[in-house]
Parts: sequence; C-alpha cells; structure tokens
Amino acid sequence: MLIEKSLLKSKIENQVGVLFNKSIDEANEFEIYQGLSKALLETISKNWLETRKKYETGKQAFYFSAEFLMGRALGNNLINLGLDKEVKEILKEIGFDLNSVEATEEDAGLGNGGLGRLAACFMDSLVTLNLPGQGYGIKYKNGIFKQKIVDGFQVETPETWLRYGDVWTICRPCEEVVVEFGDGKVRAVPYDMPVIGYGTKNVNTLRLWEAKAMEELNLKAFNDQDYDEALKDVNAAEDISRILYPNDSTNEGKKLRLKQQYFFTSASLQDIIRKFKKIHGTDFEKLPEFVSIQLNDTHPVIAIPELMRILCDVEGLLWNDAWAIAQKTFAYTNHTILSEALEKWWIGLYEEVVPRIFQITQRIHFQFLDLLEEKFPKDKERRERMSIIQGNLIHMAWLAIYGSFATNGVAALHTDILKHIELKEWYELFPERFLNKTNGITQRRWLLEANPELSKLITELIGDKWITDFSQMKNLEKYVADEKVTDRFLEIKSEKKKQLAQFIEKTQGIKINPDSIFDIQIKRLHEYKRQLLNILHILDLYYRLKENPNMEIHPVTYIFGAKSAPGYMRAKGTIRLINEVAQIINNDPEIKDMIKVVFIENYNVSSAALLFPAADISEQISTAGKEASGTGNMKFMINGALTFGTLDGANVEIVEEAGIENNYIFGLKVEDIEELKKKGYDPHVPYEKTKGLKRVVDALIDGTLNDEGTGLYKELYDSLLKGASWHKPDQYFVLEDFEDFRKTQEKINKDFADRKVWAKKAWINISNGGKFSSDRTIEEYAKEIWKIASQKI
Ligand code: 26Q
Repeated sequence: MLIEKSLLKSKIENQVGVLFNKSIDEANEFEIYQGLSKALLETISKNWLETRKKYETGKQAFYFSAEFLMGRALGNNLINLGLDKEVKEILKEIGFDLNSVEATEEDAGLGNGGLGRLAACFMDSLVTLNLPGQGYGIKYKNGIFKQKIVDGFQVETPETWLRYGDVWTICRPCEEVVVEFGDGKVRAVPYDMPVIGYGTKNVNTLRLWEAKAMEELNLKAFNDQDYDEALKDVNAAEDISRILYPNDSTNEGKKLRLKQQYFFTSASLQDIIRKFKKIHGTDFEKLPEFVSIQLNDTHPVIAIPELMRILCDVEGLLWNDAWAIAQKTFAYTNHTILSEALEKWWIGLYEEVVPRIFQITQRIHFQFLDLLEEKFPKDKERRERMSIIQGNLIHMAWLAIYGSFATNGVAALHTDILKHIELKEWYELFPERFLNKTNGITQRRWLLEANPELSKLITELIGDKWITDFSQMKNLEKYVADEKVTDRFLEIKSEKKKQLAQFIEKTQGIKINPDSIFDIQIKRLHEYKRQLLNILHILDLYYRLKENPNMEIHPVTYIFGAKSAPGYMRAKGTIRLINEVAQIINNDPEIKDMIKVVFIENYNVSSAALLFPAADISEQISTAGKEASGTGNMKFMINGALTFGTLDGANVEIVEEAGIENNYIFGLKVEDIEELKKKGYDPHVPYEKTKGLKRVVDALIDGTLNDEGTGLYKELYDSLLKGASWHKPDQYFVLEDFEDFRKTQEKINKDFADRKVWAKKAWINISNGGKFSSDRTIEEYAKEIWKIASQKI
C-alpha cells in the first residue's frame, strides 16, 4: 500500500487546514477535493522526483501536442494509485461522498476532440508501461468553450478551469525560458502535471507552458496614468496562452495560433536541449540517441526549423550536421486527409511572427527542391505539387514529412489512403518513412473507471490482468455461450442505462425509457461525420410512425452530443435541427414515447464516461475515407455496444476483430465512392427515388421546420442539393447512403428484441477489444519509432 489510511486521513485534514484554514467539519466538497488532491500530490511527490531522475540519463520520448484533453484527474488518479476504496471510506467517515467530491473538479478541457483525447490516453499508457515519455503543451487559461443550448441553438461561453487555480499542477519558476518573436520576447513559465500510472510507482510529467510578459507592468506608463499602455505588453504576452482555438477541422491562418505553436515548441526544445547539455555536453550528434520527438499533427511542426535555429545559431553547428540531427529526432503523426484541415501559413504572416524561422524554413525548402531535382530531374509538375513553399503558402505537412524520419497514419485504412492516394508521391520518395499506428484508448479510464460494474464481472471471470494487458480480454470469449454470464452483462448494461437516464433527467429534464434502445452519436459536429444523416433518418422514422401508428418497433432513444466550431454554420444548423426535431418528437403524444431524441448539452470527457457504458448502438457513420481513425468507436466497443457504421477509419479493424456479423456495417465503401465520383454523382437521383427522402429533405425548406429566419436550414438543404463553387452538392454522400442506413437501422431494431443473441454479439465485441488499448499503440510507438524501453523506479 502506498499510504496507510489513517495517515492519508490526517494529511487531508492538514491540507484543508493549510489551503483554507478550515477544519474538516467546516469545509465544503470543493475544499475537500482540493485538500485531498494536495494530500495525494504530497504522497506521490518522492516517486515523481525519483522517476524524473531515473529518466534523465537514458533515451526519452517527448510528445509535442497543442492539445491534451485530460478531463478530470482525481477519480482517475485514485484508481491508478489503488486508493479509491480507502478514500471512499475516509470521506464517508468525515461525512462526504466521494462521487460528489469528484464532481466538483472542472474538466481540464485543453483539447477539441479525438486528437487531444488521444494525447491524454497516451500519457496514461506511457506511465503505466513505465516508459520514459513526457508531454509538452500549452497551459490554456480557457480550454474548449462551454456549450449552452438556447432555443436549440449552440451558444458558447468561456470555460474557466483555472478560476481557482489547478491543484494538480506545480509551477517551476526556475525552469522558465524566453521565447523570441519578431515583435519581442515573452517568458514561458513551465507548469508540471503528474501523470500517475496504474499499478506502478512511476510518475511521469506533462509539462504545460504559460506565457508571461518580460515585465509585469510598464511602470512609466502607469505613472503617466496611461493604464491601457501600462498593461499592453502584459496582455499581448498573456494572450498567447489564453485560449484554445475551438476549430478542429478547418485551418484558420490566425497570427495568434502561429504564435501559440512557436511559443510552446520553442520553449519545449530549449528545455530539452538544456537538459541534454547538462548530461551530454555539446555532443549534439548524440541527440537522436537520447531524444525522440513526436509531432502530434502539423500543429507543432514549426519545431523542425526551431531546432535548426537552436543548433546552428545558438550552438554553432554546421547546417548539414544540424539537419541530419533534426531529421533523426522528429517523427510526425497525420490525423486527417481533409484538405481544408491541412495547415498552411501565409509567408507574410510567418515572416512577421518568426522572421529567423522563416529564413530557415526557406533554406529547408530550397534544399528539398535540390533533392527533388536529383531524384526526378526536370519534373516541374511534381516540384510544384511537393514544394514546401507553394506560391505564398508554407505547407506544414510537407515540412513535417521531409524533416522527420517517420510519418504515421492512425488506422490501417487511413495509412493506406495516405500511402496510395493522398501522399502517394511522398510515399514514392520516402517509402521507408511511412508506418501505421492504429489508435487506442486507455481501458483504465474508459472501462475500469467509467464502468466499474462491468469491470468487476470481467475480473471475476479472467482475473485483473486485463487492466494492464488488454489482450487478456480474449479470455472472455469462452463465456459467450454461458448464459449466466451474458445475462449478467445485460443486467449491467441495464444498470448503466438507468444511471444515464437519471443524469439526462437531472440535466436536460427529459425522461427516457431505460428499456429502449440507446443509440448514441457523440463526437465533434462535422459534415463528414454525418450527424445530418442520422437526424434526417430519425425524422423519416417519425413520419412513418405518424402515417402508420401500428408500425411495430422497439422503442429507441437517439442520443447526440457534439460541439460545433463557433463559425461553422452548417454544423450549427445541424445542432439546431437536432434540437428542433427532438422538440417535435418528444412532445408528440401520438408517438407514445416510441422514439425520443436527446441532445446532451456540453458534451465533454466527464459526460462521455457516462455515455459510453450505457450505449447499445455506437453510431460511426462517417463518409468512407474521411474519419482517420475514430477513438469513440473503441470506447463503445469495450463497453459492449455494437457498432453501426461505415467501413471507415478504425471501424474496419473493429469488425475485423469482432466479426462483421456482430456489428452493423452499411453504406458506400472507399472504392464505391471513388467509382461514383468518376461516374459523376448526382444527389438528385437518390433524392427522387428513395422513398420518403424527398419529404425529409424538403422539410428543411417548405415551412415544416423553423430555423427562426436564420437561413441555417436552407444552407443545409443547399449543401445536399445545390453545392457551391468550392464543393459539389452532397459531397459527403448523405443522400446516397440514406437507404442503406434506414435498412440497417430496421435490422438493428428487429434484432434487439432477441436479447440473448444481442448479448452474445456484445460479449464478442468486448472479448475482442484487446487490440484497441492505447497500451498496444504506445508499445508500437516505443519499439518501432522512439526506441525507448521501460525504466521502472
Ligand atoms: C488546425 C489549424 C488551426 C486551428 C485548429 C486546427 C486543428 C485543431 C484540432 C485541426 C485539427 C484538430 C483536431 C483533429 C482531430 O481531432 N482529429 C482526429 O484525430 C483522432 C486521433 O487520431 C482520430 O481518431 C480522428 O479520426 C480524427 O478526426
């Protein structure tokens, strides 16, 4: 045991005293949360220090990411420390309920969605595997916005997780560094968050940088009573780490965003180099032997020219030597093929923000042109397609591939599309650099913590090794014919559905039937993810039920959760549409609760933990080829939901593992779409010929539905049938896939009735989820890319 119960209890009392000068009986739940967290931090502090020292001398991997979507820390840390039961008892003794105490913690929402949450799962796996790996990012003062739904519309309000500081992070003032921009310098102040592993004493670090002005106040201006001027530099500096950009799929070439990227990568590299020099001196050829840096998408790719600057300008290396080092140090992960998401910076802006880095980027660009000329002499078209600087745009993905030793996709299908379609010519040039690393998720948070009931059953059957070796899940498969087991699964599922129903009633005021099918789509709102297809089908089902009240269906509850980028009108229109359809259906007495529609306000990591375990159906319905991997699909699977999806991203591997017959696959495949595009796709064809489709599409504009004069629904209608200069109509094939979607939903509805058969399918999914642990993913990165080995303290 890490700490005796009585000692921990007195530490909590002590911390509540230190922090708030209160006795336990005076403290409220939030104060207990803080006191308890500080007591835990104190408990692990020696191990944390020891881990840092242990890692110092060997090779380390650094995960550079603009986003870490950590969610809440306390519950997860208690479980990983094995202290959850003890602390529950301690709190009970002093008159508190652990769940209510945990609920006072704000989510650390320092990410948009999949990419940010992946980084958080990776942190958990790295430490649990005792791997010397550290995260580097930004300590945003405001994370992803809080979503309010007002009259069905999304309204954004600022998120303020740091309002009362964060008890889990510690400031390290003496490791501050200075980052220089074209218009002046700022200080980067490091804050460290401990990353606590499961069943290990190792404690890893997530280092987040906060931007501060060189001077806290312009005193002269202040004395002259020019108060705006007095704080001008302070605000300009602090703006850099003020807010997370809420875009997750469109590249906005904003100056502040570029500043954020340079700010955290420069600070992190300076930190890494300083520590390297302390141990190895100036023997920089050795850098790749001791340091691997993973670039999480293109957001931190400016690190490549920044390392060149540090090595050449500061440390005095020759260009060619420095380049060889940089190329062997960086690896790059691609998370998207959507062209609108690929980061490109306008050279004018880039030069203004980071003038020296611009010169270096230009030199890299010319050097790459020389290489191309050598390999493909006089191939002008190829040169134009592959140039790092194209016209007046800097193409960050090209810089990443050229400046690194590895480029990976995040699911098998995605990597194939990169190699053979999107990055075909790059693959031709550097075939040995391309790798696949199928994403994973941590079973500690998404099963052990989120679904203790199912976890208990699993442990009873196969022991608890699965918690750190998820391939053990396969041992569950032999119970598939044991009805005692599958019945228990059904009971647990029913319990999780009741818990979610309670939450929904409390937070949304909607009563739902726990015996209905829980059909859940939770993810960022984007056209390619096709929430529109889902809601149009629900509307069609509603109309069919109205026409034919005797139609036999099993009751279904359709649940959505999604944030839209604030400026993304079609996504916002879809949210409004979902909410309006929900209003209509939920309040129609003729429907007699056969269908219900719920939109979960402010979907985040904490509500996700309630949603995944309660699902019967996991909606993964993206246009084939568009979803790089998906990770929610994996969280549903290991909690016994069946996938209703297209053959896209990691869905392909999910059905490979669990069997296509145990899931519901529909719709166009990547090849079908290629072919259809070649033939020429006209969405008016399915619109006219698919029974009932015209009715629901027309409802967007014929007055049936009301967007309160915003034009949002007309915009959705046009996206399906009219297109625009920059895209063809229905570029995501919503109308073409409608019929198969409906047919497959009908099959699901019928199949659900046979509870025993359904339970077996769910059980097979659970038993075959082993591959989708982020432990497996991280082991692959560690062995094949970073070449690091575990270092247990
Ligand atoms: C880019 C430029 C300017 C501002 C913002 C951005 C930006 C920010 C976030 C672009 C993309 C993102 C996030 C992307 C993301 O979450 N991608 C998802 O990554 C997951 C993990 O690999 C995959 O499972 C998903 O398929 C993929 O969509």
